[in-house]
Amino acid sequence: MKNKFYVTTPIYYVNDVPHIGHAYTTIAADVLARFYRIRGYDVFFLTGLDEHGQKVQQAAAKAGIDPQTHCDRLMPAFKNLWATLNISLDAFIRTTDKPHQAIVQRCLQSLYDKDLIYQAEYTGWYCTFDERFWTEKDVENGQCPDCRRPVEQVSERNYFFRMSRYQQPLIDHIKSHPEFIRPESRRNEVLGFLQKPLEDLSISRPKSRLSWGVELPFDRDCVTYVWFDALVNYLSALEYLGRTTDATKFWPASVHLVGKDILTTHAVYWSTMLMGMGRPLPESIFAHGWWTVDGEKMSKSRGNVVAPNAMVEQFGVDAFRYFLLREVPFGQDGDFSHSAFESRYNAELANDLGNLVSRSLTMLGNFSNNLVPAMDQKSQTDLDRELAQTASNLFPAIDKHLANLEFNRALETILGLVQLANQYIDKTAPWTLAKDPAQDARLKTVLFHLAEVLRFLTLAIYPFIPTTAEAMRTRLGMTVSFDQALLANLPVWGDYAYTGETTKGTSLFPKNLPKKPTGQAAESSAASTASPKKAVKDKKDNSIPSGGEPGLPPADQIGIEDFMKVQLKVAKILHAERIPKSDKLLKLQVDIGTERRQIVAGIGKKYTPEELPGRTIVVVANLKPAKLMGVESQGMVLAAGDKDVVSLLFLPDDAPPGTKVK
Ligand code: ME8
Repeated sequence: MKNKFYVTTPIYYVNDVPHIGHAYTTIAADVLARFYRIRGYDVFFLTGLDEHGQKVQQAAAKAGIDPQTHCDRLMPAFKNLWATLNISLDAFIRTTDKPHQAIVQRCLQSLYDKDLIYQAEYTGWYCTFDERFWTEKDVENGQCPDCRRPVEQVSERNYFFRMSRYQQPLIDHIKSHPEFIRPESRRNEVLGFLQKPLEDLSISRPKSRLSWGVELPFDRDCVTYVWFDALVNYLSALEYLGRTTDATKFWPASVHLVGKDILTTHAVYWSTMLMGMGRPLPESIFAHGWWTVDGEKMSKSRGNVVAPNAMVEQFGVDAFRYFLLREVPFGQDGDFSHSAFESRYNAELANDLGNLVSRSLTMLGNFSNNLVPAMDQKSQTDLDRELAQTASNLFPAIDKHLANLEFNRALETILGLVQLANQYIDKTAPWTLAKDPAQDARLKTVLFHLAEVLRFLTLAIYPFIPTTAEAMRTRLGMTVSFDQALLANLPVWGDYAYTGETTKGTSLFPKNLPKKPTGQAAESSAASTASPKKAVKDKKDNSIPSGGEPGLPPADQIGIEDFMKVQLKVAKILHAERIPKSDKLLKLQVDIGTERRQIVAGIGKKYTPEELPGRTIVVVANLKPAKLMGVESQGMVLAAGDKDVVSLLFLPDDAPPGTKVK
């Protein structure tokens, strides 16, 4: 058996805060990392940020700050999200880390020394607005295919990596390693791409055009192409962020997880770069599909970007993790909708799993004093044997599905056992057995089987929904820890000695939750953190009728999901001026953390433009832009008052711009 597993996610651009797509890849990687750890592998799980290049430089310029400050400001949004989502990463790399940059330069130099990088004049169609070149076939009617502005022919000095040299070796490698590019449809796409001649890759940008990058060690006037910098992270992290001094230990990577959008850069650029460097290729590159939202492409301008934090707030972290991996086969595109989320939540987490745990633990409490009884062999029936057999088949099936990155099939198999166990309860009816003292041995056997099936499920769900697994482990009174390689040997039905007491606990997945309001109260116990926040309960305790506040007609009420659509953010006012011919309107320039916005606000009778710069306020960040007296407003400020403004909502001046307000 292999004993090491190295999994990576793409390193994400810090041009904006993370969204559901970033969460998706990272959660998938986390499931693999957790699974292989408890299977006894030595695991290294790497994620991080891609901080150089045009996109980041532009985002920083838009926010009016230098790129490094911009990266430093956005970085916590990613790190905090990974903590919220229980991502068990081993290392977090940033491409602005000095050691990473030095390693990129070393790679460049070694390729240059081997004459695998050469200098040449590059002529192409350049779009000044997008600051990028297009090839002849991209350009339509002399226009940039992206922004439709005219392009011009520009020549510049450039360095090229001799990628073409590796075309045939790469084709041969893909053909002789069926696991190298997965799923198969994507492998065929790459092979199709490689049927056309592979050109050499331009790996430099003149600083006059792009300064935010790693300088070429052999030409100080150029920085390297962002992908040449970014891809090297998979190797450089092992050198300076690894747990061992042996940087070769985890290479080649077991699997690079990537979205389908960046398969070519990994399968072709990265593979040929590695060939040039004389390093082995990763064992596998898996390209997953893309999420749309309610059938539409997710984008900021459409205002439909799914914020992972809001989903966790509403449904709990485990429900979010579960949904993403259960809903869609990993290689395929999927659609995200609240209704699909609610259906899965209610049917599979609340009704199936939550219910099984709750019923079983209640019966262990009521009929066995919270102790798992020993089984009575003589009272065993075929129902018991079927349950034990299905549970024993579970782990070999999960092994196989996860080796193929079929997360949804692994979860389907787990759910199959949950459903069988619920049927087992219905058929064995322990509550009837409990009424008849002559059935005591049979009751004990049934209760034992329920404890065992919960134990197997606890181990099986751990990589996917670890907080729920931890809650189940505690409630079953199991004394093991998930830090141990609990599945190094597959569990055997009946071989665990229960010593602790069982506890029922609160509902793991409260039913019909999406229809109820949630709030911000945080839960503290490990056993309940998997559940959504419990403000629902708190409200009830304050005896507000379930229909809402007395006197508030239901039609005027909104659900939390409506409220969550409004993105409120901390903003700092940078500049304010009056709009000519208006005594009421002020034009504000504000910093909302990720960018600078212009907001027109009707606060001119209350405030002078001079007193506002430097003040920290709250804005609605996802309001459709509108024009007021011909001036575009890209948001709205929050203020008390109706017709007349009483006060802007001021916050302490050290509240960081971009912080969410809720
Ligand atoms: O491409 N559905 O970074 P990036 C699913 N920095 N996944 C999605 C998604 C969606 N709608 N949108 C994004 C980059 N993703 C480079 C990578 S690696 C050396 C450099 C996920 O911030 C998916 O994993 O644009 C995709 O590949 C990644 O985010 C791109 O993130």
